[in-house]
Amino acid sequence: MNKITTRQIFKNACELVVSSGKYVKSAHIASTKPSSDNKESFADLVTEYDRGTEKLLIGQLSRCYPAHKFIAEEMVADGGECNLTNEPTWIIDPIDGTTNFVHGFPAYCISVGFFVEKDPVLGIVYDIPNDKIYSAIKGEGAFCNGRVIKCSSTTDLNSSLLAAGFGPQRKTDFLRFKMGIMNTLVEKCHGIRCIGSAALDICHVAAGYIDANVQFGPHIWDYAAAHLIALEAGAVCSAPNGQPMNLLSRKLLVCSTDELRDQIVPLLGDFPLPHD
Ligand code: 2AM
Ligand code: CA
Ligand code: CA
Ligand code: CA
Repeated sequence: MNKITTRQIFKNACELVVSSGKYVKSAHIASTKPSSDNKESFADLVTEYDRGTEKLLIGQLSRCYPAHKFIAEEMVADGGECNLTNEPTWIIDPIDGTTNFVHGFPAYCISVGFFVEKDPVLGIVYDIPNDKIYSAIKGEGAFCNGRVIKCSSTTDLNSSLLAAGFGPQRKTDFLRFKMGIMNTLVEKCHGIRCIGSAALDICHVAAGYIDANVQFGPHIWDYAAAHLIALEAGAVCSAPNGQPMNLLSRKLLVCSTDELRDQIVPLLGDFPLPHD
């Protein structure tokens, strides 16, 4: 795919994401909180805005690019395929941080990644309440609202601020495992932030606010866009055991430096998959 085409696709996708963000924002104009349904557990929420945003994005993108494929959270929840092929594919999380969105906690975003031959080509993460658009085109650096961002140069775990994503699963053994890792990590760093949006956690590493992020069982739509933004900002994305990341493995560690990764990996131990 040549550069001009990629840039045009990027511009078009940014416009679509911002206009979909206006629809999401409209939910909080009324003083009542958006109502939600449960998915896999009482803590796994979905709203009409998740479904509506996904419909808007897929509808408009497929009109522009009829041959392109889609992987999107609510589509997969309704039985759609989660199969990344060599075809040009959009990977969409219509609202990442739905629990925050429902409660009005200002940390939720729209995440849109575009892949060709299984490689990330562009990533857009729109932090809606803070009006920040994190973005990257492969090979062209990472940006927030058009300004270049770079991850931190922190090499010492003792001087780092971490973020962790818990997910909505409430099964005791997996929760216990996650808490054990959190306990080990917090003893060795300045703090761990859990803001409830995997895509924003990773963008915060890209922007240098956070030095490393561990995700427990994220899906491909949680990090498809953000991991490219982090890579373009100079971060290191790997599996929690330090091996190369696999996009469909639901395991991810994002660190600002190799040194930080080398200190965190031995603390993570065996990393089981969640049961959902
Ligand atoms: P969502 O808001 O799109 O559902 C909350 O801790 C973070 O975990 C959010 O980014 C949330 O995405 C994501 N998440 C949702 N389901 C998950 C799961 N089963 N495992 C791990 N993370 C999940
Ligand atoms: Ca969800
Ligand atoms: Ca998500
Ligand atoms: Ca979502």
